[in-house]
Amino acid sequence: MTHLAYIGLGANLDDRLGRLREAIARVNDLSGCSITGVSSFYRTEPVGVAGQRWYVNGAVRVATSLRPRSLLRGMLNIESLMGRERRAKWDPRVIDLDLLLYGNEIVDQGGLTLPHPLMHERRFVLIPLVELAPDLVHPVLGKTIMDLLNGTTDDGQKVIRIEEE
Ligand code: PH2
Ligand code: MG
Ligand code: MG
Repeated sequence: MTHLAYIGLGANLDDRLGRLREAIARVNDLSGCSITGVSSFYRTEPVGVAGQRWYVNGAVRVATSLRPRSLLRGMLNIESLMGRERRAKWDPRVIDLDLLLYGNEIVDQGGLTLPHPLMHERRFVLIPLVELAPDLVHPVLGKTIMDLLNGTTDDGQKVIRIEEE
């Protein structure tokens, strides 16, 4: 069975755009996974942490035969292969891969929460995601991604699209 999952990507150390591109290639190389959509990339104001460098964020859609936990394991493995060191929560990072949605599944167990518990309030997640799935309905909140985005303000959450040549 193939499922559609959405992954949010972020980086605020090093060559941020290069790291996002590398991570996307690595997700596509996971067995049983193929990337079927890639958003634009955005420079984003750090949310929830003061004094950090701005992030680059984006999102991808993945068609996958992996169950959510196996997909998550693959994502965490990519983070560590790419040199992610976990010290404190919300430290600056070379790459962060967050499983946002996996079909309509609702999970809250053993380190996995689906949908991602903060996605609906984060413009750095919703703005890339709305490019891929504006009409997708959040399985807990019952609102589309577009509705969720329209419920946020850019106060402290500036998001600027990166123009690529
Ligand atoms: N990730 C966080 C905390 N704050 N802010 C932005 N702009 N982008 C992120 O990816 C981000 C953040 C924790 O994962
Ligand atoms: Mg994150
Ligand atoms: Mg994370």
